[in-house]
Order: sequence, then C-alpha cells, then structure tokens
Amino acid sequence: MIWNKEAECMSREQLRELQGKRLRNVVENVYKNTPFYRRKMDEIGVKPEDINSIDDITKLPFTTKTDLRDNYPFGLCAVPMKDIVRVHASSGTTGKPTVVGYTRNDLEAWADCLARSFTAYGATKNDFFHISYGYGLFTGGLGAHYGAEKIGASVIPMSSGNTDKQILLMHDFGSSVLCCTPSYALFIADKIKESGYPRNEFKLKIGAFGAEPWTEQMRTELQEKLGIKAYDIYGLSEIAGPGVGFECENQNGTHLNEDHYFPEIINPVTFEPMKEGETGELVFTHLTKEGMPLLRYRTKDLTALHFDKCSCGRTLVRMDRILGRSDDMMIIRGVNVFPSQIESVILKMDEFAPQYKIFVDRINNLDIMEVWVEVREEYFTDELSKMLAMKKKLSSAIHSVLGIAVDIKLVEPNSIERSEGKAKRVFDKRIFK
Ligand code: DLL
Repeated sequence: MIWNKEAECMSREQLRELQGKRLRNVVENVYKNTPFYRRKMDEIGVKPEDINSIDDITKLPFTTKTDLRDNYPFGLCAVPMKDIVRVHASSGTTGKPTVVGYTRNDLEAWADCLARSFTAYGATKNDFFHISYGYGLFTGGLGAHYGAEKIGASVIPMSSGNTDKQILLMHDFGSSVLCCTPSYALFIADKIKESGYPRNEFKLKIGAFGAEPWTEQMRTELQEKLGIKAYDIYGLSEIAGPGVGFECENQNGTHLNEDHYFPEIINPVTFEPMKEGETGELVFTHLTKEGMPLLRYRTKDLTALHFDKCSCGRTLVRMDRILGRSDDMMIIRGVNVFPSQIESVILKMDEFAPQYKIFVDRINNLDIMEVWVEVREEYFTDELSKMLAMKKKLSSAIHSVLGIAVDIKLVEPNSIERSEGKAKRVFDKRIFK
C-alpha cells in the first residue's frame, strides 16, 4: 500500500519541477531570514535569482555539523522562536549538541514521511506499534510515535530500556510492529527466547529498524529470530529524524522522501557530484522545511543512489544501505575498513553471534586491530582445538575481505554488553595517542 500516492509516485519530470520550485522558495527564505546563509551566499556571489531549477543546486554552499555547532542553539532558525513548536537535539560525542527546531508544518511533513514508511511496510490502523526508540531529545521515539498515530495505529510509547517489561507488554498487548535500533531488536529477540513465552504467543510481524548501520546478514538474523519482516528506516535529526527514507515491500533499497529532502551524492574530498550508483557522501537540502532549513547538509553517511523505477510503483529514488559514516571509517595500515564489512563476515558464519567489538591501537607505529566476537552457545566448547579452528576460519575470512590481518578473540556467549539504543562497537585508542 502507498500512503501518499501523489508524492510517492509522480513522474520524475514532475518531481524535478516541484523540487526546483521548492528549492527556489527555500533559498529565498534563508537568504532573507538566516544571516548565516546570506553571508555564505554573498561570499560566493550567489543570489536567490540564480536558482531556477533543481540543477542549480550545485551553485549553493555546503553546510556542516560544525556550522550547526557554531550557531548553537538557534542561530540557523529561519522563523521567530514563537513559531518553533518542537526542538530536538543529537548528543554527539563531544561538546555541545546539535539542535534542530520544527514549525507546526515541519512536524506535519515529518509525520507524513513516517506514515509513508509504515504504510510501505504493510502496517495499518489495525496494528499495535511498540516504539522502543528513545523518547526525548533523540528524534527516534517521538518521530515514530507521530507517524504511527497518523496512520491511526495504536501506539505504545515504550522508549528504550527495561527489556523484561518491554517483553511482557509486547506479549500481553499483542504488539505487531516493533520500532527500535537493530542492535536493540537483537537483544529483545534473545530476551524473548529466555522469557519462556512461546514465540507463537507474540503477534510481531514488522520491524522498523534504523538509527545505526546494519547489514543484510543482520536482517536475516532478526527476521528469523523474531518471525517478522525487518525493514530499514533511515534519517538524521538535522534533516528531520527517522523517515527521511524507508524500504518498501521489495526490500531492495531505501526510498528517500525527496519531495521534502533533496539528496545528492558527492565525492567527500573534491565535493564533485558523483554518478548514479557510485558510492560517496550523502548530502541533503531541505525543500519544505520552515523552522531550520539547511542547504546541502553534509551527512558524512556513505552510500549510492539508484533512480530506476521500483516495482512497488514509487518513483522516489532508492538508496543503498549506509556503508558507514566517513568518520566511522578506520584506516588500518593504509586500508579503509568499515565496521559493517566485519559484521557481514561474522554473520555469514553459523558459529558466531552478531555481537562484536573492534579495538584499534597503534603499537610501535603499527596499526593493530583486534575483533572480539561472541561464539554461539551451541558452538562454545572447552576443546581448545575446536576453538582455535573457529578462530582461524574467521581470521582468514576477514583477511580475504579486508586484505589485512586482524587479531581475533573469541568470547563466551552473552559476554558482550548489549545495547538499548545505538550500539558502540569501535574503540579506537589511536585517537588519544
Ligand atoms: O538516528 C534518526 C533515526 C531514528 C533514524 C530512528 C532511524 C530510526 P541521529 O541521532 O541524528 O538521528 O543520527 C543520524 O544515524 O547520519 C546515520 O549515520 C545513522 N543512521 C540513521 N538511520 C540509519 C540507517 C537518527 N537506517 C545518523 N542505516 C545518520 C544506517 C543510519 N545508518
């Protein structure tokens, strides 16, 4: 089913025309109302009149997270604060959070994007949404909440944590849609098994998983363990929150709501646009946002776009799974490594659980990477030779994918700390050296 057929299925020509018109409005708005953008555009000699079609977007300046921090908290808002009805923020690892403001129309557009997502997963007003994304400054909880209400579903605003209670209510209320990070979904799946409730007493059928990178192998694992169809949901607070993109029933790419958020892929070094299908940095421009519209916001997420029509009927562009963020990329002895590459190798082997940590250090000027992996209960043994054989198998599989040698440490089942939100998997000690 399709929630907003007009927006999701219009012809590419119509869409580009609409995007061009909306871009011109946004540029006029920020030039007039956001001193930061007026200054940036003046610096490079671009005026709103220079923007006549969506192709002119490349004339505009980029925006980065640092620009948001430099204008903390509300310097990039394009409306008076009386028109801001909601504020969210993302914590980041250092310093002040990045803050975003929404007008009533912004919240309406955002909820519509989530309604599109949930409808694409096959959810309807007959569903019970179990929302285990954190509620609060993080956009996950409230974002999913308003989208689920918009389609008329029953919403359980669980937030994250207290997993035993989550399972009790999921069981007793008959939750049918689970919204949380893939790593938390995995934790919940394992806890359901421990809970003693038979799985057929749960009504779960759909998972809306995102907020962190996850692999196809993780999807298979979650679908099997929970007996559901697991869908990707993508987003970032600077642009809206969850629902910037969503998967349809084909599960072959994440459709982006490009009538609201215009995507580009650029080379992160030269800033040149990249061709369809080439992997680079994803950049978004707000086309309809009123509260805090951003031009060419560099997400640091690495992916590729595909414009061919999807058999679901939507014309919205499809994005590949996020390979990782450019700042998650580790350079180990000159080789670029993403945690998601290691995850897919681990999960291709029956012996290992999708629970791992990656430690990186530099010793005597040499980069060292050690991967800790949990062995599944049924494979864990006191027999040293069997454990050594498993270790060797994993180490050579990782070597053949990454092209570098990596140390492996096999750890006991359930010994790696579980995550209730975004999982932290990489610990790079080189940063402090
Ligand atoms: O994570 C919004 C969100 C909430 C998305 C719930 C989906 C579900 P931030 O905290 O600002 O917002 O983090 C945004 O998380 O730039 C990506 O690096 C990563 N991310 C989000 N969704 C996905 C996904 C929310 N589906 C950052 N796959 C983004 C991979 C994702 N990475």
